[in-house]
Amino acid sequence: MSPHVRRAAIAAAAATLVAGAVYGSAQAQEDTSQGPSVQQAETLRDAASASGRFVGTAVNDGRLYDGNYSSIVASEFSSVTAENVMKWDTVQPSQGNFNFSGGDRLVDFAQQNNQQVYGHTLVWHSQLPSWVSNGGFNAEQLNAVMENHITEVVSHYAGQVAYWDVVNEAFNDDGTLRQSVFQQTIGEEYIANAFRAADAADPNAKLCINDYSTDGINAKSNAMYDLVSSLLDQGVPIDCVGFQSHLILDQLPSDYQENLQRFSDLGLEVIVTELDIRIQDPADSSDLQRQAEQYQQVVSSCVAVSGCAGVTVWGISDADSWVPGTFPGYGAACPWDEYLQPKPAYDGILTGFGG
Ligand code: G2I
Repeated sequence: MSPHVRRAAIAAAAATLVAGAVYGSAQAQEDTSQGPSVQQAETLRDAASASGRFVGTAVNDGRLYDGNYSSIVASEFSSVTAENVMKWDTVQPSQGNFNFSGGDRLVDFAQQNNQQVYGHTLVWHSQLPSWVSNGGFNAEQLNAVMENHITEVVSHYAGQVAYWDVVNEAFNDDGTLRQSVFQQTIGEEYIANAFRAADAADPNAKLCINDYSTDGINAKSNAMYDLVSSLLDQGVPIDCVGFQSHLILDQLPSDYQENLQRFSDLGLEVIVTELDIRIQDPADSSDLQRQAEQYQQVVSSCVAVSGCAGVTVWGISDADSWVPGTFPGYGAACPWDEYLQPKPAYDGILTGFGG
């Protein structure tokens, strides 16, 4: 068995164990309930665990103090991703100064709630401090800066973060490599170097490449497919591909599942990492119903693909979503509304996991 396939097999077995542990504890709680049997509502994490998958959400650090918000994150999800606080500009805002306070807070929260942590993200052109992007480093220097960042962050969280988005958004939509400072200065080998550095810092973390608009079969996902195939051929320690899946209502690619499947067939895990489905304002009840169906289709596509380890939604509530700020005129993208009430999309996700 080649090293990459072995890593993927270990990863899949571990995901099943975690899922089983979470499911087991939920069952145990239900079994101890006394008195007349009141049917406890099934949660997303129960349903996901029963299907051998994780269900995650991006967590906004500033909202963890809101008890309504944090109790939904704790009870409904088996995985958490830091929406911002594990990014380079937060973690190493100036050279050599590391700030892990927000990330540590999320790791503590996850440990208290028996959740997996999905690390986001190590090497990305955005939320990158100017000391890196405009630092005037040559190739050797920037590679050392990049590898040092990865080593410090991954070793800080070694054993506590299950997955890392090692490289995020490396491609342009036409499938060419994005001219980030890393690509421009180091060249394409920054990608392999980043994975090797992360693997050295935590050999047990599963290492992913993550991107958006790779959700169907298109020029960008074809380029991703070629890149990960070549990384595997070179023996680069890559375990997984993340599909962000920032979708628009009624534009779910018809080949979504087929696309996940072809990456899974390479022996890699596939993960839906940042799912949301935005709607043009004002969203009416028919829009919300179709949104629920499309959430369900994404989740059931993951469940239908053996290598799909889980689905993470990019935030629980429409009150906190990045969507309206980035796409004026669009919103209502999340499974809970701005008052933290579940929307039809919530039931779509539950049904997608077989709940
Ligand atoms: O843009 C949506 C996502 C696309 N894929 C990678 C993700 O990491 C990205 O997440 C978003 C966060 O949801 C936003 O919250 O990344 C944005 C930045 O690229 C985040 O927005 C930033 C704002 O732009 C900043 O003004 C703000 O200071 O969040 C920062 C922290 O609140």
